[in-house]
Amino acid sequence: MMIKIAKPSDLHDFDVTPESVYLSRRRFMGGVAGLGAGLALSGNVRANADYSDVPEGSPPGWLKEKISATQWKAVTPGDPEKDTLTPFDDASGYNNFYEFGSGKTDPARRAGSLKTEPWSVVVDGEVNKGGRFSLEDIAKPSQFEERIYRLRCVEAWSMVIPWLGIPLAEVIKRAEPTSKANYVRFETLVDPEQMPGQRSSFSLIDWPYVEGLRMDEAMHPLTLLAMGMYGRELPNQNGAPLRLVVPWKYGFKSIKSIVRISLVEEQPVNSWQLIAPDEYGFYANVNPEVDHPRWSQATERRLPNSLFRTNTMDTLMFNGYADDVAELYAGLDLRKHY
Ligand SMILES: Nc1nc2c(c(=O)[nH]1)N[C@H]1C(S)=C(S)[C@@H](COP(=O)(O)O)O[C@H]1N2
Ligand SMILES: [Mo]
Repeated sequence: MMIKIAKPSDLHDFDVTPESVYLSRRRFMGGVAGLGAGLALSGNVRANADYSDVPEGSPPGWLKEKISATQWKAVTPGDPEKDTLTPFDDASGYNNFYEFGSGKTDPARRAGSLKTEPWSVVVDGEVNKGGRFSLEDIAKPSQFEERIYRLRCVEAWSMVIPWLGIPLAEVIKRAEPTSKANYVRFETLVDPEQMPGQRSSFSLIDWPYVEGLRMDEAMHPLTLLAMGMYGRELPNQNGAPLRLVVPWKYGFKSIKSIVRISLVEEQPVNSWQLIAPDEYGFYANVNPEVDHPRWSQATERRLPNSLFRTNTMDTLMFNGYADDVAELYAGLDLRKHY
């Protein structure tokens, strides 16, 4: 395991602003070179983020408190020139969230109708301590962390997003999985009243949107349950109030607006796999060497882009997180298990 999270005593004080993230990361990397190159979470940077040009949200009081108690930033080193933060307007304006339509701007236009408070999540299946939990109860025992991750959609565009949330592993451990818990299955809310995409008879998806992870993937320290981004709560179009973020997998694994987390014995069938099993698999690990049947996965368009600045870059194995996750797939044929 290459991940080391610095102890508070190892932390350095930095003011991190969206504009200066890569500069401070560069300074930070200089300062921790001794830890070795290639650590995805090379350490935490003191949170003093200035997201002053990000529109203010209106989180419930408990969430506001959790967000302001986010003490440490876990910065994912990337290429300092390329992996700058995607502007908030792009990350919250260009989305995939079929519950609100299949167009990229549909979610931002229509997700206002989603009521995210109160919100509860059922934790069930192969666990000793299941039940229905309020979002606050899920969040409360854990420290909020900021994670700056690349997000690579299977459609070959990508962004760099600063998420706020808690490791999924902590929620799973608290549920006390039984020895039969081999996989985790997630479900998004079904409510056609609030989600116009679920009223459409043209929709490909058999609701609810379902995703799944193998247990070791779910327990991996990079796997995050996000409740915020850019220093604020999640905008509805990004999967409020609770979404998964699995940075080494194609974006469709990162299921939004979760209402159910089930520990299960058998490998779940995820929504996109059900729709087009030849195109979308269960693993969906980012892999530049295994093309989608209809397009190459060797490169990606980093957003925002334009006709004049296509901003194309090479896609990295496991989206750049290979040092941390490749060992999970030792011996697995990644062409077969795409
Ligand atoms: N419930 C649900 N979750 C979802 C989707 C969706 O349509 N419904 N789209 C997925 C896809 S394809 C991607 S690329 C990411 C996009 O996340 P973003 O809009 O926050 O960038 O969400 C994923 N999670
Ligand atoms: Mo996607």
